[in-house]
Amino acid sequence: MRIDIVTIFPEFFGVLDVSLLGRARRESLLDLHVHDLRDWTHDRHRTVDDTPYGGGAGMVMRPEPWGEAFDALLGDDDADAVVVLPSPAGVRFTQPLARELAHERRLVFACGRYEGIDARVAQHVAGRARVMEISLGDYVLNGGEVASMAMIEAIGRLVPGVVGNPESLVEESHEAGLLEHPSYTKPQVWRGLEVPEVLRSGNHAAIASWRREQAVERTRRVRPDLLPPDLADTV
Ligand code: 6GU
Repeated sequence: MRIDIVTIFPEFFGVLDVSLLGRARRESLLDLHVHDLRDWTHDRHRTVDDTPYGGGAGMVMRPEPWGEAFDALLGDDDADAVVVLPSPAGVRFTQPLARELAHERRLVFACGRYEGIDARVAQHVAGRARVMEISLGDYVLNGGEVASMAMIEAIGRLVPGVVGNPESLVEESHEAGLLEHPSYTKPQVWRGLEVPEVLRSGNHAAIASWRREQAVERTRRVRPDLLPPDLADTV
């Protein structure tokens, strides 16, 4: 998968060189390119923002550098590329959406700052690629950089080969519509706290059923909104 990121803070994305995604990058499973939006400005101050038409607080990103960035990054054969505009006003980013995006050939993340990007940019790019405004959740970040990073990590780890053992992707939180059960490792007793007996029983059916109960109980307690309807009123 190819991923392009356009930002005024390319240095934010240094973390993409470490850990799992760093390895995926070195192994060419992910072809990641970070671009400085200011490279597409032409004035001495490398200006990317201006005051909003209609008034109001804050600054809006001017369309010209973004237009040139997309001219440079999107060719005639990129109509299938997905341009992601991280925004608190977008559709909600979820595990199913991450799974869908993990199948794409090419993603372009356009990181807005200030009060957002001039709305004509999305309109214009929509003629050349598929545009999605996506939000991480109901709170406000200062810009799209941290949000893009979160999305790239969630999507990238679902690209085949990035996570060494694909089975570890199956049982985790949100994949079954439930939060994940608690996990334990050695030692068997730590600071007086014991690993639940059933996990040491070797009884795989009992272990599976204990884990499922724990997942249902945890989901009911902290995220009742996620509980599948058939489990909503079981005790
Ligand atoms: Cl994607 N961007 C910004 N700036 N704030 C957010 C967000 C995105 N998702 C939640 N808050």
